[in-house]
Amino acid sequence: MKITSAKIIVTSPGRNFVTLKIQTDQGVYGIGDATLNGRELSVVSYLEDHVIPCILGMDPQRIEDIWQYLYRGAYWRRGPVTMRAIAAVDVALWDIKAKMAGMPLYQLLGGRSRDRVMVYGHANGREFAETVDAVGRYVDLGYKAIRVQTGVPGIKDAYGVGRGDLYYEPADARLPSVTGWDTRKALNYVPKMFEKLRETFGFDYHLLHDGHHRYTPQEAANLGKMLEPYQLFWLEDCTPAENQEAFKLVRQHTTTPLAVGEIFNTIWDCKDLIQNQLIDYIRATIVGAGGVTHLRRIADFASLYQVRTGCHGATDLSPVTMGTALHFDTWVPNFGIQEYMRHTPETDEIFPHDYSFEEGHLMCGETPGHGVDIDEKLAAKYPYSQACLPVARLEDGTMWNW
Ligand code: GCO
Ligand code: MG
Repeated sequence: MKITSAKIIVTSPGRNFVTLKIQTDQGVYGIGDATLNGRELSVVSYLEDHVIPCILGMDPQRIEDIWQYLYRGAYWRRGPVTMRAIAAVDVALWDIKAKMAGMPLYQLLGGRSRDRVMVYGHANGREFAETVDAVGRYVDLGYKAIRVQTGVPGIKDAYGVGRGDLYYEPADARLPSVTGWDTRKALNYVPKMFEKLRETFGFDYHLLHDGHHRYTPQEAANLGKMLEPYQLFWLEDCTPAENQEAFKLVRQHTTTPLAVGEIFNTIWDCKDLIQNQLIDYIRATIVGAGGVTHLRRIADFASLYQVRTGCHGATDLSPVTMGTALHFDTWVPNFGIQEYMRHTPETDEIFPHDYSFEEGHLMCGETPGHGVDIDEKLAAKYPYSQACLPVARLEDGTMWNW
């Protein structure tokens, strides 16, 4: 069996997606996601110039060997661009293998470990009242787990506050827009928000919060401690993960569960945090961390330390990643939760899929493969439109982490 062509499809139904379609000499094709928010064309170029010429003519059944060829075979390893390109190939090849086997992907991985996959949605508002209303809407939709971000008085465009319901997307400008940050104000406001939410909705729902890399280790420890009475499911990215030693300080001071990893690309980024038991959930995802082949290794390693999965699932990950992640989540023994930001109806139309939502859970379908396709004609109607993620500055103009 041979790979006969590999085509890149870029489409922008409100936001950009990069999709790889691999065709074989047996008429079976597979689809992979290669989207990197705000840097889409860098991955396109890596695929076009370096990856596709190498894989043409290879046997698509040799998923592991092709993964090793693209990872080990490249002297310049790792990083978000390279690993997304590898993920796109890997996911397309798993799609092909599962289609050839006539099985939904989770069966190939080892079969079902659960009936359905708990997901969390994103509720946000400009201040308390709006945020409480937003959480109420998710409760009404049946969600059991809700991530809550709130605007903070005095902070310009605080992270996570959307412009409409359900479809939060921060990448919006040709050049990065400038948002604000003030740790003092956030530390005063965020715990009060969770107090209000527990008063209003009780403790039957899982609540999550994303620090989005904003706090120093000491501030993150303080936030974790202040949030303890509200029993969060997790506090995510409480401090930047470049210096992983920093998590020791956070861990020593709080029992609030910690989640990290949406920007991690390989097991090497995850290893120390997991091995030193500094986190509870690993957020590495299919598209970000080298596809099914590599994410499986991360999850298995995490299982040794009772660290559970919590795959990134923002809307910059296309339905192809969401569909594949749901097969992964259905199989992975140490599953924790899956992030689920809904795609717009235009996006859902371009990527027909067989996963479905019910009572706060997603279910993958039974179609052979990962169950997500692309309507190329429709995709062509939405040409690429450059959009960047914002940057953040403190009140005095100092650059901060967005
Ligand atoms: C999350 C993330 C996203 C990112 C986005 C960047 O937890 O879902 O932090 O909201 O900001 O994926 O492209
Ligand atoms: Mg996040």
